[in-house]
Amino acid sequence: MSKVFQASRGLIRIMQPMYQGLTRITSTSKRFCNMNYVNYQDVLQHESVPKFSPLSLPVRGLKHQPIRFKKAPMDYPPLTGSEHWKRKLRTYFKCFDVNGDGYITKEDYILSARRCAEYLDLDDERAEHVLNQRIGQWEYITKNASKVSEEEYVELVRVSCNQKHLREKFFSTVVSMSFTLIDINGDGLISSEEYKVFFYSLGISAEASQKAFHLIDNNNDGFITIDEFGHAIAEFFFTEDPSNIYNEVFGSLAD
Ligand SMILES: [Ca+2]
Ligand SMILES: [Ca+2]
Ligand SMILES: [Ca+2]
Repeated sequence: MSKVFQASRGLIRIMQPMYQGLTRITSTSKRFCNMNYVNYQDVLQHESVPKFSPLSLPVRGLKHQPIRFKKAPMDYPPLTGSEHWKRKLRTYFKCFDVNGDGYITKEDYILSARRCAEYLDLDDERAEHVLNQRIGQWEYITKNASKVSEEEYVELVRVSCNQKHLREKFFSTVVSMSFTLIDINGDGLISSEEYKVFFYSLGISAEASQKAFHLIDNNNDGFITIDEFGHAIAEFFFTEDPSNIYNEVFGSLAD
């Protein structure tokens, strides 16, 4: 097995927990949270990939980083599912409904892959590689489910976010793996350009990307660390305060 292929297998696993709930419409939330979705030993591999410019090829060594949360997920009060919180979740859903048809489907993954390749100006071989990653990711996540609606998604996340397992383990794993996906060059930090690529692949503006980046870059040193990222995402998912500063880490709030 080539190193690149090995790395891609790990990369495919990065985002899948973020979408675990998206397509398991018929699953119970308990099943959602208890799913054995991570094989860390696969992810912990360090691959020695060829030297490319930092943003030329979004495939590199994958490293799990533990998160030191400012406030542990377990310490947030249970979510009530307020209108403000639902608005945040609708915003999050719209990020990943890339074609805007009201459902998250395989097409959204294909489109995001194309956009990623476009932004990074990948050649055909690399673009196909990214596309295969996203399709593989979709197939692995969905287990042949077809789509999930916004309403289904919001409710599933609300129920899941109040479960002990998610707060104790699942959430930090999701955050860490998502961080690794965005950190394209694998240096353990997310640059503003890397965050822009992430947003661009989802069809979100560079302006929104920069705004979100500066929100998350808490110490304003120009890079997002795993701890800064973890805190921002925890605040986004586990708080219901309309004035929370992390409300727009996935772009401007949806209507
Ligand atoms: Ca869609
Ligand atoms: Ca980086
Ligand atoms: Ca920082």
